[in-house]
Amino acid sequence: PQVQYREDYQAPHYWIDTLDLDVQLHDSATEVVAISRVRRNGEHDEPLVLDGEQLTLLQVAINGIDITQYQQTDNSLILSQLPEVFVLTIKTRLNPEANTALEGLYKSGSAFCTQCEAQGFRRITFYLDRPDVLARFSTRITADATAYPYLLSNGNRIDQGQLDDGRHWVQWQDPFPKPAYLFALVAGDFDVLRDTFTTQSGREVALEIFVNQGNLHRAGHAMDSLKAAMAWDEQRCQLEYDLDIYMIVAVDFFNMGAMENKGLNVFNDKFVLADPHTATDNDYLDVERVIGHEYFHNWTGNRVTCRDWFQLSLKEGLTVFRDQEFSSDLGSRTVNRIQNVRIMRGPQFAEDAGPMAHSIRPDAVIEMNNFYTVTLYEKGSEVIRMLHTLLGEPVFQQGLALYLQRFDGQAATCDDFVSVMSEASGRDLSRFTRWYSQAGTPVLSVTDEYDAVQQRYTLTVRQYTPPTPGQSQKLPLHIPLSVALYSAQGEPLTLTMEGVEVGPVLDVLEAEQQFVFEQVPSQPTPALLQSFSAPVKLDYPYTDEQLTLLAKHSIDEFVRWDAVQMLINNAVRDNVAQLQRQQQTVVPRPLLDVFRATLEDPLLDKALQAQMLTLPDIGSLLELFEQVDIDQLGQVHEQLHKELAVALQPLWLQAYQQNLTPQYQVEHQDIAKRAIKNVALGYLALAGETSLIQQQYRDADNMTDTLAALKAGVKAELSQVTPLLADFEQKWQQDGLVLDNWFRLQATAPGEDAVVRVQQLMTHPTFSINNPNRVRAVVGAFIMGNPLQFHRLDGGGYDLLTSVLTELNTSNPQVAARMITPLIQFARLDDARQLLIKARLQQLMALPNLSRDLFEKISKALA
Ligand code: BAL
Ligand code: ZN
Repeated sequence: PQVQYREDYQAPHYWIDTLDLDVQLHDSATEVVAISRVRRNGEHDEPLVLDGEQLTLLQVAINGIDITQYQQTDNSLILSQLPEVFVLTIKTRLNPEANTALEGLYKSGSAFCTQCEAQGFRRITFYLDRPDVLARFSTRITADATAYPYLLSNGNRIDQGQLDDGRHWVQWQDPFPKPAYLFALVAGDFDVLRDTFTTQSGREVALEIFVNQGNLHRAGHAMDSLKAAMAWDEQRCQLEYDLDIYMIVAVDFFNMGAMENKGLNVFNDKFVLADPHTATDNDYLDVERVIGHEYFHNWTGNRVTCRDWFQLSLKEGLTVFRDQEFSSDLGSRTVNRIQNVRIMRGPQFAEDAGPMAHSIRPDAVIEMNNFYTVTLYEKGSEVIRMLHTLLGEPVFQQGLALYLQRFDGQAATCDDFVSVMSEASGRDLSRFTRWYSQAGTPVLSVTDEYDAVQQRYTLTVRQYTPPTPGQSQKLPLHIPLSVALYSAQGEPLTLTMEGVEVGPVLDVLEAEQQFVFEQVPSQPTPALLQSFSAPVKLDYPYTDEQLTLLAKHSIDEFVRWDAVQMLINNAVRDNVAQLQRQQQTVVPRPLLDVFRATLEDPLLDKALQAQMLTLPDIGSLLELFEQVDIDQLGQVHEQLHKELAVALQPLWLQAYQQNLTPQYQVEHQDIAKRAIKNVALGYLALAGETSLIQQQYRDADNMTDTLAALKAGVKAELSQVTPLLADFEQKWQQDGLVLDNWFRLQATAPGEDAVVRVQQLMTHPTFSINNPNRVRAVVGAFIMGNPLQFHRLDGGGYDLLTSVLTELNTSNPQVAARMITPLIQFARLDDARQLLIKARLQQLMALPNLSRDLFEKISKALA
């Protein structure tokens, strides 16, 4: 497979100004006529090379005259000796029913739908399938009227009609020029939830949410979320919606979470459907977040798009930042921040430490679908957040407005964005741009010194980014380091430098830099990297006393949570070392005291309390070590849980009883109460409390509590949970999305039989290897959420994944490449496991027809 390089970018040889599509939908033989107005870009006699995959070419005409002098390869159609301006007609045939890769046009259940990002449009017709070619699209869809009463595409519906043969048609026109990846088409029979939104300038927008029949009652939260997102973008960013209609379609076969096609978002139904009986509190928040994310793309992504796919973070990092701010403005800012940071310290740091480490603007790509990563998305958002921290909200918003105004209707680059931000703020961001080109997690090592005579406190900050594949040399970055200082009594101190009071954010620019604070009356405790002000690992030799002080007294809630995390990390490191010396796991006294104080603090927000009392998962803990025996890590993790459960049992019970919610409401206070109550239930189960589990399962009026009861029982390996699981399966076997929870519970349950259990789940009547949600719920949950069983030393977990990947390699390479993640991120594992894994990777590498997607990841892992 060919590698594409960012530095090879060239503007297209031709532009396409308009594209008129005529799609005749049939299950196995859909025909597409594509008529485009093409214009040569400059003076040259280069051919027009159109992308196309898995298409049967039926006809090519130029200015209405059929031609036969063209060249066709596996993935292109090449036309030469062309006029400067011409009308190109191309007729193709494709097979949606056989499309299990779910890219391009495919059948999802009984509906037709499309997924074109990144390069799926080339499976619909031959086209310049690249984001810098923006055309005005019109789409006429014809299909059987009974089976497909709704025929949808981008823009406005301008005409429709009935045909004699039982088919009907609808004509759509999208007034905004767009790249092909934003094209969408949906045909099916749906229930529709309708509403309207009046924009701040007084325009009425029709809102329509299409769901599978019988699910209308589960679409209300998505509609509320959409209206909230539209209002938020007006209030916070002064951005108004631009078409007369906004449609969302929920489908059950979908590779991603959702897709921001202009005016017609297609969603994985997981991120649309929610009611109290079927969705958890987290599901509700996820729906809000993803609906917001896709809506916000209308400006950051659609009105201003990316010049090439290497710039993907330009739209994704920025839009994740926007959805994070949306969720934080509507809910708890601290809890949102904690959840974002958990993703950074878990999957993102792991990606940085593995063979696929890449900067947020990669330089070389084999398969673009492999770069829809936590690095481009979440770290991309962290980079935008650092800009926001450096510039402040008002200037950041001015910069954003200027960027959208200047590049409206165009395809831009990450450099364009940063340079507009620099222009708007008057700040030199040249060193900051290194965040876009440098991969890996920087380590910030901080030491301090207090001079009691001078009352001076000096922080010495060193930055170092470890080498990553293909990038051995790293340069110093511009790192905003947010700092507070606390007195021994836990009082925050004023920060004074060079005689003036300063704000909390230090600009770290050099490999080594000193910051001197004056008028510091006594040795302070520093709160470093407040709110995770940069995506780095912090290395400061905190004592348990300092962490206890921050956990109890910091005025910043995030710092309190982070201090507890660091206490836990210290406990894990120490206990793993002890275990290697055959010593028992013990909860250090300071950690136990902080847990107790947290449980007894009546003023603490319950949602924050729940987060403070939740241990990091094994994946994040792996990042604390260069290499570790995962069994030992797992044993320490489990023992710490159990010790904390038993030592604080009366307090867990109290937390449980004090936070019961009488009637289910999706409202912050209640969500917070359920969060702490269910954390307490998890510990109580580990302490052997079985009756509460049964009682909660029996009495629950909502899915949050039902699942929390099951999860607590499963994790504690209580036999009493077995009949409850059977009851759940019986009750929800008709509902794939809900049953996914049951799949996940079983796949993540401890116990030596896990591999066999997962194999059995894959034979369940509702499981289908062709449905990504089912595959993620069974196989994904096992490989990501059951690390101890997945990494079994007998290799059973690896064998299971290898056989699933072998199948997915041909049926759905995109999902295969996502699933391989834990098999290529082996750097932290012991040598024995690394050997086992590499043998499986070799086996996969030898597959005939190995997809580009898997090839890119496996070849890097074995390099
Ligand atoms: N653009 C792919 C889906 C998303 O990030 O919104
Ligand atoms: Zn996105």
